[in-house]
Amino acid sequence: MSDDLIITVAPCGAETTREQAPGVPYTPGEIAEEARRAFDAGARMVHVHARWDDGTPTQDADRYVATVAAIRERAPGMIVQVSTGGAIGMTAEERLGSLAAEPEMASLTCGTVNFGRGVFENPAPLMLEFARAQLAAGVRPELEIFDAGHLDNARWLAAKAPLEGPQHHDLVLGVPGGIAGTAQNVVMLSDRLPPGSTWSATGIGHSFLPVATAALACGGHVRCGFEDQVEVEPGTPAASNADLVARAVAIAKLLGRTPATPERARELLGLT
Ligand code: KMH
Ligand code: ZN
Repeated sequence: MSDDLIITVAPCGAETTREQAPGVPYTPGEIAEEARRAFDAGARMVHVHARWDDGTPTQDADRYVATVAAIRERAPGMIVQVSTGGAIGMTAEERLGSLAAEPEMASLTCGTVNFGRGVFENPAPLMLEFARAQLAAGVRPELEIFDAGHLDNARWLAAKAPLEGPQHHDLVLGVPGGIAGTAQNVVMLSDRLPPGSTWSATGIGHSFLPVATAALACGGHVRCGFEDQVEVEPGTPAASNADLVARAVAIAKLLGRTPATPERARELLGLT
């Protein structure tokens, strides 16, 4: 297992509001500034959702181009990964708007899942369309796994698309409607990944601690940020994404893991 750690910061997501986290960024400049702070704290990849100035989530191509350009200016070492998940209810065409920003990576969710009170729809034809769009654009997918069956869907997708070589996965645990955020589930899911895969884990809300600790101990990477958590500990809100990244770095240090250099992070993910 490599000691090198890739922390992904997810600075705003599509759902988190300023009522929940006053520091959640909306504009390209705000998102870029949060990315810079997170990079300085140890994050090496940013999972980008674009927002309009009033906080409304959008997959608008121009807004993504502006947001990614601002991130590249202020945090040039960051691996930029755009969301193709967007927000619940968006069409497939809308969701693919983010690829206009020419990112290095993009998320690709491997199946439909209940998502709070809604349903995050990712049927097989949409998965295939997204994989082919990413392949055509030269963008490396991050396969998002919200439930155990998504691993089987990911294997089907990799063969069918076809996606060459080992893939990178993000195990997302603790979404209400998806797999629960426990250490046992991290071990079970990561054990089932195809050999040679790279992976990170995301623990939603208070499941961050068991999920991140298990992932770090098992050789995985970690995602955090206002998309996923708003408190650094129960009752203590995070002021910035950098607070959440600093918590991940502190736990990692105890387990002998340290943030990779930007070059090494790209090498680990097969981006070079
Ligand atoms: N906002 C969620 C419905 C992704 O970015 O790829 C989907 C999501 C996944 O956040
Ligand atoms: Zn997302």
